[in-house]
Amino acid sequence: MTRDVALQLDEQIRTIRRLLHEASSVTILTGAGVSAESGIPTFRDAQTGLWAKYDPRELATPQAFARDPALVTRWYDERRRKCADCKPNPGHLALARLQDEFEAAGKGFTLITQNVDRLHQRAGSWNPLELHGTLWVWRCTTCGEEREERQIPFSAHPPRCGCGGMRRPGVVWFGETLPESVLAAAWQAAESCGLFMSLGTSSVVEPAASLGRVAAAGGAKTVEINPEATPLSSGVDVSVRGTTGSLLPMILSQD
Ligand code: BV8
Ligand code: ZN
Repeated sequence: MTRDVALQLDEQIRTIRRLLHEASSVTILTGAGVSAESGIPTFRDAQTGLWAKYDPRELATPQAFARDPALVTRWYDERRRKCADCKPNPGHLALARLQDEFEAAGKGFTLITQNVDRLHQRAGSWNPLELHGTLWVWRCTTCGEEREERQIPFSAHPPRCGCGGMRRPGVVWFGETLPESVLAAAWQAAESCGLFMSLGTSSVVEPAASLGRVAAAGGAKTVEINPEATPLSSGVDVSVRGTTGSLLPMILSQD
């Protein structure tokens, strides 16, 4: 890292610390990049093994499930196993600490995630808004019964409900609408926050990718952390090139 980049990074970290200190409320949006350092491949990372020939955006659709439900539930079961083998990284832990600090200071804090892995909750974050659902709750496609599924792997694919119906993961697939109450709460938190932070997301998938612009339009200061530039980078106040696992602990540490 050249001296200039190091200086710029230092300056950016000081600025983000000041924005956090001054903010009366913060809204944070996370994406797959925040879980990358825990060993969970992002949507952009090439899939490996028998999944290498599939595009995740193709598999995560009602059409793929209709065509081959066993293939899709195997894929989600594989992702559950991977999540279970992983643990939260320093980025997740720093965000859980930040929530404690903001709540203790009586300041507003909202964590919105596109991730379905529940590593935020395992790190101690509570009530994150799960915009795209979770891998850990499954739903019957016939009677609608929903329940948490911790058993890995499933004994049969697709897993069956007591009513005989096929069970599907409690995630939002491409082409499906987001849970209304969760989306409304996320939108409101973006509109009304003093500081909005976009962490480890490529800012492409809608409507999540619009939240940063909603926050800026609402007068919030906006920050992005990502090793790569995204469609949001030119529109935020501070866009830092780096990983959340290394930068968040640095930004949130007192020294
Ligand atoms: C909907 C759950 C109504 C399932 C997911 C407007 C314009 C164009 C298209 C649309 C539009 N409105 C709607 C659409 C269609 C679509 C969409 O946005 N398509 C995209 C591809 C253009 N949206 C929908 O279908 C949504 N539904 O709108 O319904 C409707 C329907 C039809 C038509 C109109 C309206 C539903 C979207 C939700 C789909 N479900 N997940 C599952 O997980 O299996 S989306 C899934 O992909 C994730 O949840 C996440 O949202 C997205 C992946 O994005 P990221 O998380 O950002 O991850 P990605 O891999 O892309 O990038 C990782 C980033 O991390 C990179 O930038 C990388 O540099 C960075 N990084 C890497 N390492 C690190 C790091 N950062 C920090 N630290 C590191 N260490
Ligand atoms: Zn059922």
